[in-house]
Amino acid sequence: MIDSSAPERMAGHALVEALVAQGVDTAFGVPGESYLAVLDGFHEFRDRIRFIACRQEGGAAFMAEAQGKLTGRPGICFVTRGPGATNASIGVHTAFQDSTPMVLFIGQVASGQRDREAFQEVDYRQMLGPGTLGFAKWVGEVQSADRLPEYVAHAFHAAMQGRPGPVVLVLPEDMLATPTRAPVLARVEPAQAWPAPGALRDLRAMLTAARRPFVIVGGSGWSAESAQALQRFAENWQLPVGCGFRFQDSFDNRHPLYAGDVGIGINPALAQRIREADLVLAIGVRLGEMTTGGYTLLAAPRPQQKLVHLHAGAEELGRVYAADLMLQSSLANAGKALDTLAAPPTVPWSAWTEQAHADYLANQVASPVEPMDMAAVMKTIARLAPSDTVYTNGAGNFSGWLHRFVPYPGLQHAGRTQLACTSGAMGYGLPAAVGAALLEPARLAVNISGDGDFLMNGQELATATGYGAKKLISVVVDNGTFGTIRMHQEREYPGRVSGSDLFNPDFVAFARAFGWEAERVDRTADFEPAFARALAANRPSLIHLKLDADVSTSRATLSSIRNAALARAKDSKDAPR
Ligand SMILES: Cc1ncc(C[n+]2csc(CCOP(=O)(O)OP(=O)(O)O)c2C)c(N)n1
Repeated sequence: MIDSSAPERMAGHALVEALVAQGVDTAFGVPGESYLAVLDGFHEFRDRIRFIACRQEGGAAFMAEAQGKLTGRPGICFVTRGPGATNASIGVHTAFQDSTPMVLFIGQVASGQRDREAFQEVDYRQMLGPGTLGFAKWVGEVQSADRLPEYVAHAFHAAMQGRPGPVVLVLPEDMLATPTRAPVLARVEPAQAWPAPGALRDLRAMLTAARRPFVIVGGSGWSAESAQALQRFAENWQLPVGCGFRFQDSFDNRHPLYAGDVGIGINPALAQRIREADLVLAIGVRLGEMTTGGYTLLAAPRPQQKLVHLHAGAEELGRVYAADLMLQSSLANAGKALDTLAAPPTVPWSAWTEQAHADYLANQVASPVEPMDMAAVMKTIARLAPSDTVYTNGAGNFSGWLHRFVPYPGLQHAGRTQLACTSGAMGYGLPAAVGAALLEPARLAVNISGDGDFLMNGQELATATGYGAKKLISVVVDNGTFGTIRMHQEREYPGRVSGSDLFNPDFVAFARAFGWEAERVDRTADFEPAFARALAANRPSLIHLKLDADVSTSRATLSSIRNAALARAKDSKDAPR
């Protein structure tokens, strides 16, 4: 119903007003002529909300995705139709795979031109809708200016409720310029589900019968209180806890119950422990390909271990795995519900739990590497950076050193400190760090990039400079190749390099051209003073780490991978037939 007492204003203004009412103070985007009335709305409300104009919609969508991760409320991105929407789609895919609340607004052709393949026209329900199984949870097209607040409220609910994720709202150009007296709706809070009491009793019985339990925690929607309560639950029951792939900040990595991250490049001892567990509690995390070691740590669809799966979305439960017990619960309640389970005075698995943490600590030790020791570099960063630093990364082998050697504090201590895409999208890390530095200027944002990864969104250096980011450091790990792909090539087709070499710019000159501080580091010993200078700079800084092309992962060199593959090929040729 339309409140006739609301002042008449353009729908574009009413939209920005609605965002302000939802508590949004920052939106990211690239402007387009399809949504001029909204841009005018940002001008109208400029003392309450800012529009950060990025240099590419992929960068803008990643910044909005990072905003969703950091705040737990939908990240906001505005793009124009056709080309803008296609560029932004990578951020929608990432928000979907990462279960991040986000709303992407797309300017659309005028209603009177629909279905003519008008200039840059695309049908976003087809392109990004739930039927794609990898983009938006919901796509709405706002046909009526008077219903705009209803659509915004629906979008915010859909983005945050159940399994959080991205939502798309399509805005026909003519609708945005229509006058409306639509009311401003109140801030939306997600409905939060609790696990059923009977299921909690069953879980307690399963825990009591276990000998080698293991917890994998992750997912989106945790509150600080719930994360704290989950830690108490783990402490009461003395449970070893691992974090799902790129949800490594879900549990305090410095805690004696921490067992490591369950993702790419997993500690082999941890992988073995999960295989040997007799009860796995997957709390909040999707049991996706990366967290299950390609569905091998837990055999799909029926694992050897007993499996309890708690997830916020009903559609995720029983999707791959036939769990012995399924609990549907918002993560903001999950820890609190688990914390009510009374633990026995002693548990039979104390030694198992202690060994899990000992394995984690042993994995922190690595043999020294000359002239550039990435383990030492990561440990230096962790030592010098404040404990609430936000670390960001995209995709590539370089991320393995970050995940392995930098401990993330739990959510209850500093909120989200890891902005990293489970979608494995290259180019995520730099815009995520720029977004974090602009959204939370009091905290340091450190981006670790590969040389391939970095230049996928290198243009966003300009956004950082233009909007005055200060506590922002990007470390570019340059081995001169698309190293991950080269690693796979050497393993599958040894010695046959194809398409994986990189031609790189002078990264220092590149960053300086955007007004950043920058320096190159070739030896481990020079890293610490360089990082200290970057910390003291109080402006964006880039550190270019030059590595040998043979540097591949935190566990192996390219030549060792190639030699092992050649030896395997020789063995199979020599084998009797
Ligand atoms: C957008 C995107 N394109 C391609 C890929 C496939 N891919 C995964 S890792 C990788 C190479 C990364 O190279 P670099 O950033 O230099 O890091 P390195 O692996 O050398 O450490 C590629 C091409 C991807 N994950 N995302």
